[in-house]
Amino acid sequence: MQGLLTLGQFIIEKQSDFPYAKGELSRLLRDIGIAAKIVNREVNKAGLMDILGDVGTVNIQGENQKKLDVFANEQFISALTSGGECCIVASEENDDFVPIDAEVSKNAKYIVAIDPLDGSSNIDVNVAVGTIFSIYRRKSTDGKATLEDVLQNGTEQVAAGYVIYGSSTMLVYTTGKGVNGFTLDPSIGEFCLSHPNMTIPKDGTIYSLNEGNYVHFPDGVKKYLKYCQVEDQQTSRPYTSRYIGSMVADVHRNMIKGGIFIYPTTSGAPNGKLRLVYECNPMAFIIEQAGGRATDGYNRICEKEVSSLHQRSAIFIGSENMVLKAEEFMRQYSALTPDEKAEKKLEQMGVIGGID
Ligand code: P6P
Repeated sequence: MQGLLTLGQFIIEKQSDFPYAKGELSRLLRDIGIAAKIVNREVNKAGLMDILGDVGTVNIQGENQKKLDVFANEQFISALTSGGECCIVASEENDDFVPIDAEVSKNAKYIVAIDPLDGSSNIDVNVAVGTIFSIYRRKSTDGKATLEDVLQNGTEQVAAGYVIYGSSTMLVYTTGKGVNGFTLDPSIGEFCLSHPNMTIPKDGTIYSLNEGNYVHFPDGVKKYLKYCQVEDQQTSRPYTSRYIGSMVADVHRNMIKGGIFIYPTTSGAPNGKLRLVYECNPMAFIIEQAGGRATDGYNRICEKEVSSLHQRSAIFIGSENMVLKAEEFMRQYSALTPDEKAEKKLEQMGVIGGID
């Protein structure tokens, strides 16, 4: 049986894979791993102490902040501050980006965009939640890093990952050389390599979207949904519907079993609900690295113009052939007119304000 390989040992072994070696990525992922272990401890005993429920504040998304949301955010920012490699944290829980001005970080070169606790609506009902993170190298070379260092396209990511706090706690990440998964062994407090070289099946039979929004879906999504539900033995349809309501849990299940996760535009969320910078781009990078596909129904997520910190996007992500099939229906039934394409482009460039 292969010996135990901890996250730390693995990163050091793979250090040559990361162009900016010198231990920088090691320390960044170590810092994220430390915070994830602390968050995991609180998530696992959330029902036993006064950490469930709402703080009584609302974040920029207009969502009630859960006590664990705020706790998790504080833990990741604190770990990244003390680690000394991060100069800016862009978090779902903070209206603006958080500059890291600590003395130890004065030469820090990395930007970390993070959703510290995704799926928080599930916390109080004991359903899997997750953390999503994305790592960029700052583009500016002098003075303090700025918002422009954060608003980089998904293709500029140097690493991305997620933590899923489920039946076990896993950390899954990529640095652009494939995807590897580590399971937390609580007996030694270490993430250990459990899923080397993760790949997502090219086909799957699971579709994952909130069908309660059906009437508000674009016609292309409605038609694809019906395609999934039609009886056809040759293509193993009808598919199975699975929707957890935590993006990390839904995407992780599809990574293992094959499947597609869709959060399209709706009349209530004309630009989609999920955030491009710290949800869509990192998950897209990971899934592409695992051989899957991630678009907004038309264009590759990682190539979308990033014009604001909390910008939203539709997302079709998962098994390559399932996403391609859904895109066929979008082209056939929800093709963007030239004016709509131009308007979306301007919105993405921040020239005109799309409803966020
Ligand atoms: P809905 C959780 O709040 C989240 O951001 C994602 O994790 C999840 O996929 C989605 O929103 C669920 O949204 O509208 O279906 O409840």
